[in-house]
Amino acid sequence: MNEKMKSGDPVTAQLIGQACEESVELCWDRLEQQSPQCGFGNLGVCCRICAMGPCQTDPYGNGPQRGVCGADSDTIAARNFIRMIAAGAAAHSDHGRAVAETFIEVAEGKAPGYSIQDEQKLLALAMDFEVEIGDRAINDIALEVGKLALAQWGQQEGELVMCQRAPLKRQQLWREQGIMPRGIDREIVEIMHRTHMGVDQEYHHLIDHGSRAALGDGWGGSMLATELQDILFGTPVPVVSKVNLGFLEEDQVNIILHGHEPLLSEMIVAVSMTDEMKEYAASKGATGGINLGGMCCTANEILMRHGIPVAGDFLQQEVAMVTGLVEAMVVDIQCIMQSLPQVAKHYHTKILTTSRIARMPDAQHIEFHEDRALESAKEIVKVACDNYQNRQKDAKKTVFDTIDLVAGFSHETINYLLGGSFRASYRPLNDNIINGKIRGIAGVVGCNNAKVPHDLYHIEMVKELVKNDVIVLQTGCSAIACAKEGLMDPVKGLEFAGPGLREVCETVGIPPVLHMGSCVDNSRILMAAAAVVKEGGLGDDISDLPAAGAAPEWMSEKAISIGHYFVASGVYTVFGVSFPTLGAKKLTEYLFDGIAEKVGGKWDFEPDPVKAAQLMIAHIDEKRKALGIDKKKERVLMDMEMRRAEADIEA
Ligand code: SF4
Ligand code: MSK
Repeated sequence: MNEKMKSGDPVTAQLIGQACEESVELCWDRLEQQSPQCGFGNLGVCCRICAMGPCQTDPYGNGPQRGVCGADSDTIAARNFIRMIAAGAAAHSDHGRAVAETFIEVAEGKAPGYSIQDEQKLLALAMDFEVEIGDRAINDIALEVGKLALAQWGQQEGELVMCQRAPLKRQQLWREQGIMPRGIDREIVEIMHRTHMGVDQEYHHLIDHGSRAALGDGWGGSMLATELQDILFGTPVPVVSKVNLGFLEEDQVNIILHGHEPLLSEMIVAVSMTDEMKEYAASKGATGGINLGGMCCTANEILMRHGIPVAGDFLQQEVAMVTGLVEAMVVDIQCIMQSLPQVAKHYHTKILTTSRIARMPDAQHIEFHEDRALESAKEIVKVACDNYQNRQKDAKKTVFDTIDLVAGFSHETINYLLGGSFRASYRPLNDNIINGKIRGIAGVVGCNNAKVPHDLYHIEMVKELVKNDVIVLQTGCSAIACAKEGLMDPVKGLEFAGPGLREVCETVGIPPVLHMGSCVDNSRILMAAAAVVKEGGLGDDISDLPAAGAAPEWMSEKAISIGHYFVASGVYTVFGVSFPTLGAKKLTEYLFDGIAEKVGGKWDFEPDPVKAAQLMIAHIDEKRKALGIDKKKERVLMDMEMRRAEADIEA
């Protein structure tokens, strides 16, 4: 594979070439070493759940069809699939739990450095939890909300509170199907129990529970993470920034913040702006001060709320160091490659792990504690400043550009931008979908995957969608990929849009592709979908909407949990790269078709991003037809005779 096949981003492609010249091993080299990869694992039919295995079933019917215990392909693949949901839901939800715990500490005054930033949003959440507002102090309300929110993780019975935000018909469907989540942790644990050797052996039944746990992620752990983060750090509003490794500066201490939780990165943003830290950097020779850039979803968090530049997405974490300009890469949880310290050995970058739960061989660990957040952040920034002196003098062999973008499209912001401050509403969006200027809505999200050309599939899919008048909502690394192509630039982005979408975007002043945040912020897309339903005129459930979801370069278990909560919320969802049940025929048919009878949404798999976009558009058109909005109303010029005839009929 040459560099251009490895990455569609010219900056990354160039750095891959440079790494090769410098004999630095990257993920693409390791993919080659791993090839050919196990076909059974790839198709989901390898089981290593008990010590009588590993067992593999033959998808082509020539070899064994059952494992030693008698489990068939569909059971094996369904168990593997919902275990992926369990891991993904656990990752999002544990992130949310950490935010909820910090939220309580803030309300109790035990976390100096943090404060409640969005009181309105706190009051809205208080109403969801039926917390009395009256004339109580904000911190009192926050404490009660925080405790009730945290209790959602351990709740054993009943329904998750945030599920009430779904359309009523959807809630009723979840109850009827027995998939309304009871508690966030409970459903995840039950997956692990049901998939233990010799428990649940029926693939529909296994998938039902996968739906319950995934919904507990999307409408539970992830949604609470987003809500509480917005209350603590501010609800995003449109913000201008730039993206890609050109953000690195020669005369500044460059720090990349990589991972997911904003608890630490918020503090590093605050600390790096202080005179004390700027002077400290200058004392080490960095006359320009401190330059922060985000990577993966931490990037999205600090971009959305502070306009901090985005260094890059998942597959840029190794190549960022090849620039020779990164003093420190600060990591917390999720999507962090263990190879970082190995790449760093070739340059001067320090890899700093910070999470209580995540360490890495050969990295320096500076544990972050919320109760002394500012001190932890200062310590980390100082390590980076101290390292500036170790930068090779000939670093920055290449000057890279950055691309401008506008981000910050929270659900509330879209509501405001569309409807104005006095009458915030989704009405203009619904009206423009009904009149056909906007054909439909797509959520394009998820990771990069070294098996497909980095960024390219996101970009090709999103271009095909906007060209066909589909407005695109984005999160995660997919958003970063498309921002690098200029799709989030309100001027350049419009060049890619079809005429109807372009007209609406020009009127409202938004790009055709809206950045809605990080992986947990996929819950913002759920909220937007629920708001469109509630606005009226497009059916009475999410499954009625002319909408579709996709993750063309997915790689993580979190993506499967996200995909499945979209499906269980009624959305047609297409994944690229590979699909982890393809070796199990009946299960795959069920996920790609039969499940729609139960939940309205269904999965699909199409590795070609343009074809996948066309499948999404075909689905959107089907929904438009079902809603009776598929035909443009002909404008008939009426003469006097016709008017009189019409008046007679009305009379
Ligand atoms: Fe094999 Fe069954 Fe054990 Fe899985 S649970 S490893 S299929 S014997
Ligand atoms: S960071 S889960 S690579 S989107 Fe959320 Fe990117 Fe996927 Fe991680």
